[in-house]
Amino acid sequence: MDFCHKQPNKDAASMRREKAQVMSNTIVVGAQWGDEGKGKIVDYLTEHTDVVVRAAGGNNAGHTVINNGTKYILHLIPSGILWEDKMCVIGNGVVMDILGLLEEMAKLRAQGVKITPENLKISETAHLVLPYHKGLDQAREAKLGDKKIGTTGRGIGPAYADKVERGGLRAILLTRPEQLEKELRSRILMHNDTFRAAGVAEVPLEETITSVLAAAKVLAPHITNTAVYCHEAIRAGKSLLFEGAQGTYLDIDHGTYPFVTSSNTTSGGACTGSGVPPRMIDKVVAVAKAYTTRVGSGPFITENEDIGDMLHNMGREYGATTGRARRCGWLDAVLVRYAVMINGADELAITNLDGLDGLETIQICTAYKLRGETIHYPPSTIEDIEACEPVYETHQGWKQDLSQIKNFADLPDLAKAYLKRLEELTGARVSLLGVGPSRDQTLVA
Ligand code: 2SA
Ligand code: GDP
Ligand code: MG
Repeated sequence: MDFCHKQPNKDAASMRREKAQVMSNTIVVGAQWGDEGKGKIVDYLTEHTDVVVRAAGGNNAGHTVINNGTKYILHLIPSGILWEDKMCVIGNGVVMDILGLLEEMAKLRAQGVKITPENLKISETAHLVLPYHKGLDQAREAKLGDKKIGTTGRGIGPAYADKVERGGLRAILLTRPEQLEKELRSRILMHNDTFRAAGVAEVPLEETITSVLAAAKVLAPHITNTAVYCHEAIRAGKSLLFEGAQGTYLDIDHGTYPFVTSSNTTSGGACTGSGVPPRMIDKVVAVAKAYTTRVGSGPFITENEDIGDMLHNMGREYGATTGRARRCGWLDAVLVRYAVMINGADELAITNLDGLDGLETIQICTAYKLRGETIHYPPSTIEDIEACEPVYETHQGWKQDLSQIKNFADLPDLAKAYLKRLEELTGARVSLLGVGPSRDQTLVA
């Protein structure tokens, strides 16, 4: 079977010219609560980059790429893997479920994607997500009851907690099986004591050790110092594209805490999670949907059930990892503007504009009313966010199918006006636009 994307047939000079224009290190981040369409935008930008890097999160992420009618869902592996001759890096900031990674590799290979140590490098200091992390994640959620975070159950929080507590196991151990077995055995025994006391299913000891050691053997050739790799690539004139996971409001520092994930999903996380310093970053692209979605618990000021029903009836907005229905609402320009600020975004990629095609009128939230005061940034506590009322302005809908439009200039005036207003409200230029899920439904503004 063939790769999803082939380099288009271009002469060498025109490829060099194009490359010179875009030769830069670019971070792509989500400006909302994740699922903005980062996978699709990264895939689009990959054509003009050399190395695609994941620097945070784990296989809680689900990044969808559709090309030529084939749908790929990436969880840990950078979307760049779908391109011939591109290098992919899983950086030190990622938490890596090695059994999940093997499953993902198998699925992609069955779709014809080539994955070898030559095109996928894994940081030796990335932390491992192990079966007991999933058990801890699920047990904690069960204990929280109706106060649960609504995690993906992939063990992400407990794996980052181990890292911060300085008790985690790192990918370099995959190259040292004896040490790995010893460390793993002691941790499983320790966690099983806790699971037994709590009446939660224990992790099968020998079975888990056997499967982790088998996975280690397969993954060991991919393990390297990826910070050194990235710096050598930059010195050799190559460009890097950082594929953000989740979104700004799931960031452990800047998100709607505690209803967040456990990593820095904002642009700074790309640097700490890869070892590439801020001064080597040239551009930040923030991706936002033309409306808003959120999956999991937590406040959502512009949530609107009618929009949710409309999108779900179209078969859209279901989680790419868990299949959960995403909560939906109007575009919240307050959030996007603040995300532009926190991430230092130069450009916005607006996806799913076609999701609004059928609407008579469209609302944009431009500010919040908090206890009688008008504010233009998201408050820092859940209580205050929940007390906010959205201030909307109403736009006339374009009532036209956008999905077949190939050029930005051909958009209806009302759609252009909506985007223009978004630029005014957020202070960032709209550079890319999605009018459908496929790669060829991305327009350059
Ligand atoms: P976790 O599992 O500890 O990271 O969960 C904590 C919160 O972070 C949210 N989260 C996500 N939100 C949107 N998309 C994500 N990836 C999947 C997707 C989600 C899915 O692409 O659709 O399939 O359900 C993702 N990953 C984590 C999570 O919902 C919690 O609110
Ligand atoms: P990510 O996590 O940010 O990569 O986003 P997901 O893949 O989880 O969710 C985005 C969803 O929107 C996926 O189903 C994509 O196929 C879809 N998508 C992305 N851009 C567009 C677009 O412009 N129009 C439509 N209709 N779907 C899109
Ligand atoms: Mg997603």
